[in-house]
Amino acid sequence: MTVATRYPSLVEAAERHPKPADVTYAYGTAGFRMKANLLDSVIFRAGVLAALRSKKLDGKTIGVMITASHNPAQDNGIKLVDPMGEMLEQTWEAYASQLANAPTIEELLAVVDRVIAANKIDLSKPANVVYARDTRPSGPALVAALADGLSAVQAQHRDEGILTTPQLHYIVRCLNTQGTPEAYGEPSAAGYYKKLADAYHKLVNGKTRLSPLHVDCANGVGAPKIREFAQVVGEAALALIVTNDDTETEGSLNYQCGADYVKVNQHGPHGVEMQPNGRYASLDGDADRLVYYYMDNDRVFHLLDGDKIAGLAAMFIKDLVTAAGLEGINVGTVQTAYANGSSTNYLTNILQVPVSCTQTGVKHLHHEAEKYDVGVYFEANGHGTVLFSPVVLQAISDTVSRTPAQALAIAQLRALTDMINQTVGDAISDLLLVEVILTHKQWTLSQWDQAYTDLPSRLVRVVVKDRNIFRTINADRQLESPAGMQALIDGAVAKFANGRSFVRPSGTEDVVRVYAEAATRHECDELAFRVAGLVFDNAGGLGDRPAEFL
Ligand code: G16
Repeated sequence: MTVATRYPSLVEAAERHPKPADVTYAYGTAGFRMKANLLDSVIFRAGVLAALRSKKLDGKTIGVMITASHNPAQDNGIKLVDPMGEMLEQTWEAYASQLANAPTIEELLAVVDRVIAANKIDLSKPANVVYARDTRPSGPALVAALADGLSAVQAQHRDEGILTTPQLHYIVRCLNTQGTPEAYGEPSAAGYYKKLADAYHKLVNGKTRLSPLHVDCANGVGAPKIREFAQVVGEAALALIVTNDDTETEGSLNYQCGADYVKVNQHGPHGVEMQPNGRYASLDGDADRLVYYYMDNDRVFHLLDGDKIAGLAAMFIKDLVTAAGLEGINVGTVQTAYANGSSTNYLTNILQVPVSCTQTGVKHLHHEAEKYDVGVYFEANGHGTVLFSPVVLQAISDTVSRTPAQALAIAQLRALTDMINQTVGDAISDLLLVEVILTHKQWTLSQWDQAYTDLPSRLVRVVVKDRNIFRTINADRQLESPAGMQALIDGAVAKFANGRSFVRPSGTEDVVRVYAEAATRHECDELAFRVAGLVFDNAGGLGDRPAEFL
């Protein structure tokens, strides 16, 4: 039976969401992401795919998040969430792209039939899908297109309204584990707040509270959600000052604020008057990234990015595992090529934890982190989490403590496993993790920053005619194509002490990204712009040549 025979209304529904000609879609680093006005057909079709994925998995609930995270307000995007709250399995990403690119309804139906045949999907199985969106103005119309796709194939679906991306991931896992030994929690935002707040209270109980934390919410969904959380956790436990919380003004989302802006520009967000030694953090537009920062007495800005968070978390958890007497449990870390060389050195040589390097994209880091008993994974941009394997969870519940100190360490580890989102990087949950550690240590941000000194680094975006000609190997550290480009980069890097640079196509924006680090700020900037210039000159650069120094 073909999909069109089984669901006669699918054809008519698909006709309401025609694919624009001359647009090629790709399920990239974090799903489909582009100008919102090009996404209607993609989102409708993603709804059909989500239903098929659910049927394939015996009716398990699949999540769909409509967001473009750190991208500007006019963009939007969509990503699918698998039953345990993890990112969509990679083979299905290819189906998503094929479905999105089918030029006609006939070809769309043919692709759907091929997916059904290749996966032996039984269409009589139920399909369950939940979805949410961030605060973008294009969200409601795209949600309607999604619902249309889901209804066309008779999936059961539920709109969870406006949520952060990690909240949706959490809810998906809760729904699929309810009533099982792996039950993850109450499948609602309220359940999420309670789970995190209870664990946080256990972890900071009896400790001296830190000074208030200013949280820049990128004028996105993090603002209302962290406020809701603040109500639940209570000001006595955690004092937050929420800034950049304007989700109404058009174009304000991620504009000159948010985690990506702060990381890339290495200065504080607009809308925040930084004071020496105040405590500051930024979320991104869908609250899955987090960075901290402060200004010293000389008013010099200091960033504590995902690498610093990874170092802090690995140090704390490693000590806790030792104090809990959990012998044989290995704590490992996962980074990408963007990790600052000093952070890798700190993890390897000072903390003495294993470090793996994967391609950019949390989905890659997540899978690598699952190979450790405790896997700490963070991208330098502040996106990451800590995974506790079933082996550790078992050890935590089985270990009989011999001393009060050991009992306390075990209780604290258990609370950490509840507080740290196990599905995906989560800015609110990560913020709590950092606050717990700093509270335990009674550290200022400057004391945390002492762990190591970053090598100066720089990110440059280059607009090119076709970024798809760029293909990377060796976990994004080298280019395989365009031919000859890597040799040019190597030639540029060789001229700088401690120099390192790589080039990769973005999976979320239509640009090529250039990363460079070197011994001094000047050398680093010079290297970054030299490499950006090479890309621009030799691979179809468009617009102005990147030229800060040259
Ligand atoms: C997404 C991914 C991240 C990735 C980032 C940038 O983040 O989830 O893992 O680091 O895109 O990707 P790219 O350099 O390919 O544009 P987010 O927060 O935008 O969803």
